[in-house]
Amino acid sequence: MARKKVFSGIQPTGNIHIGNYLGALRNWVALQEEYDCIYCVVDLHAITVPQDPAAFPGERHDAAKVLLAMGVDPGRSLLYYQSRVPQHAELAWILSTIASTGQMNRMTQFKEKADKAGSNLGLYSYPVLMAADILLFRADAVPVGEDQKQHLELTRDLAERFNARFGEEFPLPEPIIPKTGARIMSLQDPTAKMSKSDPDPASRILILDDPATIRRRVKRAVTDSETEVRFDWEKKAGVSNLMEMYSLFTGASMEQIEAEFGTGGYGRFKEAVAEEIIAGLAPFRRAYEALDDAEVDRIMEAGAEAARRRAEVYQEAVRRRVGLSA
Ligand code: AQP
Repeated sequence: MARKKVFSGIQPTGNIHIGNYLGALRNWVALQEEYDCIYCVVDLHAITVPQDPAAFPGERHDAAKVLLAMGVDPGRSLLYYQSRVPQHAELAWILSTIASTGQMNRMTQFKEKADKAGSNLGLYSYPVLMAADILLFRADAVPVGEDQKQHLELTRDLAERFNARFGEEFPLPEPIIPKTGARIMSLQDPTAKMSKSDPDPASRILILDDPATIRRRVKRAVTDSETEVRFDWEKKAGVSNLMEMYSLFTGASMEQIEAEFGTGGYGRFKEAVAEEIIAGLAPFRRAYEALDDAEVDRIMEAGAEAARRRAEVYQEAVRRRVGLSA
């Protein structure tokens, strides 16, 4: 029986941080064991906010290199730049003709981003492009962080609407959202999610940060005026966020962390958190440094060619359903 398909994407803007890793990329790598995985560096999404055209190719290349260093395996999975596979944009256009503006107005991420970056039509219709990304290869499952839940619901809704109007074409994809780590918070404001676009670099830890930077960031992480290491998102969001990271890097439960660090003060706990993050990220840094840039380019081009071939077969079926191809 054919393996089930997984699709997911990441934006190549700014650097990939541990929120991206713990919320989604950890699953990307693990799912390769079981699924037919299709992973995409979503450069068309990234240009919905202004980018420097001279720096952008480098950022895109770097994102691909980090994914490869983390263990996305081009021998088993498809990995490519979204813009090199034009079927993504074509399907997005077709889906946009069945998406209602009322539905689009309810997307919360657009409002947040538009407040920060100014609005444009691409940013507004971004969730439709994301739906097209997922539906293009008929994905069964999508590993994402909590913030993408609403976009997944829209994707399922558009798939159902298309199927009802034109005939059964798209399976309804299921989100794969981890129980812990689905929403890693900013180190400077534990009420906001850790984000690439946060203007304060102290708010996040990047996958490629060196040990001294990681120690500094964790040491400066906002906690509270108490001293007890206790898991309580309501009252102790900063500490709970660090506990979640520690738990994900070590496998320790919250009870075990409380037993070990509960009364020892934040200083000792933060040192331990920093050391576990450093140890957890070290293999990725080493693999990143060992990768050859020309080889990364070759992998991404080969991935795009294979993705175009596969996408074209699926996309032709959509054209026929809609009446764009006889
Ligand atoms: N803080 C987070 N905790 C857990 N998961 C997260 N993700 C993002 N932030 C967190 C997940 O990472 C995957 C890739 O994200 P993306 O780059 O495609 O999208 P994003 O949500 O726009 O990421 P950022 O870092 O927050 O960037 P900006 O600042 O541009 O909005 C997704 O699966 C996402 O859920």
